[in-house]
Amino acid sequence: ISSLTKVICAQQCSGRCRGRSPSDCCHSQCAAGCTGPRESDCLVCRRFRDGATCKDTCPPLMLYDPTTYEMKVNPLGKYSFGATCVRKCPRNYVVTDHGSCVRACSSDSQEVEEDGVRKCKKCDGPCGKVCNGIGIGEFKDTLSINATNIKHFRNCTSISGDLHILPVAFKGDSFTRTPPLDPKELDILKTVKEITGFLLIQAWPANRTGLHAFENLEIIRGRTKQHGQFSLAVVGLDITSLGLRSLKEISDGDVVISGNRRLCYADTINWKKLFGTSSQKTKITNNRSEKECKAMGHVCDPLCSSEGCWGPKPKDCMSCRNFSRGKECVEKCNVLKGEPREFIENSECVQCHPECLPQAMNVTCTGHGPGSCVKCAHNIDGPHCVKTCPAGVTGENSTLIWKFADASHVCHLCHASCAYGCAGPGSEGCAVSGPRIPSIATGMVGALLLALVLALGVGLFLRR
Ligand SMILES: *[C@@H]1O[C@H](CO)[C@@H](O)[C@H](O)[C@H]1NC(C)=O
Ligand SMILES: *[C@@H]1O[C@H](CO)[C@@H](O)[C@H](O)[C@H]1NC(C)=O
Ligand SMILES: *[C@@H]1O[C@H](CO)[C@@H](O)[C@H](O)[C@H]1NC(C)=O
Ligand SMILES: CC(=O)N[C@H]1CO[C@H](CO)[C@@H](O)[C@@H]1O
Repeated sequence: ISSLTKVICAQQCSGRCRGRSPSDCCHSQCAAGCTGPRESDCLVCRRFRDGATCKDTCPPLMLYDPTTYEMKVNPLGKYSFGATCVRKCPRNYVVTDHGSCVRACSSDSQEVEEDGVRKCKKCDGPCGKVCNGIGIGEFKDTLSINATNIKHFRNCTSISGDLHILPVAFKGDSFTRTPPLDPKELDILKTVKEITGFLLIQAWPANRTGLHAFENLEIIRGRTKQHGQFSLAVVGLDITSLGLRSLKEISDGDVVISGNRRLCYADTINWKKLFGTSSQKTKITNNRSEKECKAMGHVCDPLCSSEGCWGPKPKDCMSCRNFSRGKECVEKCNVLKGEPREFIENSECVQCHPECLPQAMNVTCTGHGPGSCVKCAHNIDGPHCVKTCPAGVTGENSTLIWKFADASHVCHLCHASCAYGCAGPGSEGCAVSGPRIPSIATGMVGALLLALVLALGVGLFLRR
């Protein structure tokens, strides 16, 4: 019966108590009542429950390691599952960036397995979406990508099956009540990275010089083939270059590129390098002659290696003669000048960490990460360049680690007695409390003093 009556708490308990006396206050982590004074005595937690104990946050998944000066995995870390801290997310739940268990990832991330844990990871570009190809499922009796069906290919990254683009698409078809396809709509296909079957193109907008809609296509698997033979067929188009600059593999099936009377570059490609089997063949006929192409300047950029190119630009090369930056071939990397500064790894230009200070007469970094800088842009924490020294990061045994930067911008541990960080060495360097509070407090004291002086002054004046 007593638990049903509302207990009136003593004032200092902030409405959380187990009796009327000031000694009956619950711990501040309790949401309401309790059986004792500790954070493990709450009936309900204000924030999170970790075993029997109420806590502000679950034990962090990462800890600052003072010997390596880096964050490392906390063996005692826990995920939040609703208001509970758990060692592992329940079955069918995944872990977010923030370490909470959720049913499904947000739309800009997708599920991946990492170290035996199902995690949500931000997608690099559009998230993976598998779509049926022409002739399968909803496209069963369809001949070609067309004005009616192209919207179903939005955001698709992988096509399970084949893609056909036939003249009927651009002409339209009164029999199936299909209007002509607006060439701009082809841009929808730019998200496609993989085709498990074949790619057949027999029509393309007359004013496009390349197969721009497939510039991100990386792999054609050729598990199904046109006429049982071809996995890539480009026939009878007005294009001058194929433009398939991301294509890295044609796993199976032959290639036919024929009757494209303006097409150059196709002969330069080292097709064997793309093929997955030794029996694959190419049939490249009746395109523009090599002599004509050369005469018109339709040749690979000089930055390309001898493996050929998909078109005229440095980003159309199969591989680079010198160095590459992202998808483009370049003359050289920004090692000693240029922004951002870079280092070279396997003939690739790789950016130095943003915490490295660009050097004028020397390299800026020797490798990846903030530990490979020649000089730091801001502060130095052990071997690493950091924007700010660690301030209140959790270390071993849930201790908070605070550091200050000395005159030469090197981070040092604050004195053990500093609860809110420090501005310098020793206990005399400690910050008094949270960062903004001191200035407000001194401000208020100042205002009070001023008011007192004024009041005294007015008093004296009135007495006269
Ligand atoms: C166009 O696409 C629709 C929907 O997939 C299909 O019903 C129709 O037959 C197609 N027309 C042609 C000519 O492929
Ligand atoms: C495609 O992706 C965008 C951005 O993620 C999203 O807003 C849109 O709804 C998606 N469209 C379809 C048809 O999936
Ligand atoms: C191709 O022609 C269409 C229609 O005439 C036009 O809207 C489009 O901008 C042109 N595209 C290019 C790349 O020239
Ligand atoms: C660039 C290219 O592919 N050119 C070829 C097109 O087809 C003709 C005729 O077979 C060949 O001579 C070209 O080499």
